[in-house]
Amino acid sequence: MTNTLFSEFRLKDVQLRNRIAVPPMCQYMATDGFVNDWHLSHYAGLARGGAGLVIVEATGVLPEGRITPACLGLWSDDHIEGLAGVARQIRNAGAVPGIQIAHAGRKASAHRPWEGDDHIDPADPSAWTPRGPSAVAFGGGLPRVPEALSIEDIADVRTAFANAARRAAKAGFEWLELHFAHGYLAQSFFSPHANQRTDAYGGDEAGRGRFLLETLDDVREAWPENLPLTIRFGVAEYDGNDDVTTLESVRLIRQFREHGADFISVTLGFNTPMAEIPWGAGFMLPLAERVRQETGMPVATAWGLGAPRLADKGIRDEQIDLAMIGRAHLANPFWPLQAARTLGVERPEWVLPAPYAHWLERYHEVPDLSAEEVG
Ligand code: FNR
Ligand code: 536
Repeated sequence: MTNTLFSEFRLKDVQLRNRIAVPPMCQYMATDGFVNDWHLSHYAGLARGGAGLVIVEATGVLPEGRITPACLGLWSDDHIEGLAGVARQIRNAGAVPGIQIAHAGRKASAHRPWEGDDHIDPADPSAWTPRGPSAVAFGGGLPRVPEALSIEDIADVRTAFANAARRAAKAGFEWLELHFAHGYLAQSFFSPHANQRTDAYGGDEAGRGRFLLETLDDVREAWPENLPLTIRFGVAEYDGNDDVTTLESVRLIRQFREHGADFISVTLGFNTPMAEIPWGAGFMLPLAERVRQETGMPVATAWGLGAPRLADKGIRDEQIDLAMIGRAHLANPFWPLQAARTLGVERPEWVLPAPYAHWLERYHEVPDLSAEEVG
């Protein structure tokens, strides 16, 4: 039977009502890592829009692992209560609550995107020292040279990931995503652009993959066996060397599977500002399909899937198992309703909760504001 955007999806003990997922999207609205009213209403709104899975933004496993001072955190038990509220809001609206746990590595200690997106001046009291695999800067707007992590530091970061996973489960999340992407710490360990270590955590493919596999092992022990443990991983850099990078990535993903990962969210490496990325609607679908075929793992991808027919086609053609719909959800949290109407789903209003669906289904004379001329 052909699956569609509105087919259910099961992974371990978790059942999604459809194959629409909201990928993690930083809000940069926290203080000291804590959830506040912004996060509660933002995530409740997204879940009420009808997606099957809502993944909470990159949440720092350590204070220095935040991208900006305004990122969420899970480095202390004190953070559990606020995030439990977010998970509850998502679940009460019928979506599965997920969370991405992260360490920003050499990209840490930055300004919020709308305040520059660049490293905070080290002299500023809000700045901290970014840490990475080697003392090599990302470059561009992120020029700070990170402190290279020692072997002991690496063990501490792995423990921080495991502790954050344990806290995420306590907070009621049912889907865990490890942020092994976008040039942050884990992804940068795998990349020769960032990792020039000569010890066991660098060098060849096995050395550069070691931190990621060991972190996965530690998290696997901390996270409930019956719930999905997933990885967001950048499989291509668009730096001219992707013949090698994608092969290495596929081999590492096979190892992720052997080490207990359940699902891969396919994305980009973002390990160098020198990349030439072929932005375009659904441009990562072929790579996601390749990962799915060559590793046998269920996959998602994001990047420009906001046209419902494109997202639906990716699923029908078995390129992806879930469609991650990011910015289109910021523009319209009710994107799944729009998609259901476009795709001719029966009684499309019922992708929304009953207090909305009932009225939208009954009263078709609701004015379509988008049809009005402005001015
Ligand atoms: C992102 N993205 C992102 N990715 C991630 O893995 N963790 C994160 O916390 C964030 N944060 C974030 C914030 C904002 C405001 C945007 C727009 C993006 C990337 C995001 O998950 C997604 O991959 C991209 O937005 C591409 O998908 P769309 O927007 O084309 O559907
Ligand atoms: C995606 N981004 C990913 C983030 C935070 C901000 C934006 C993350 O993974 N935490 C992105 C990167 C570069 C260009 C466009 C979008």
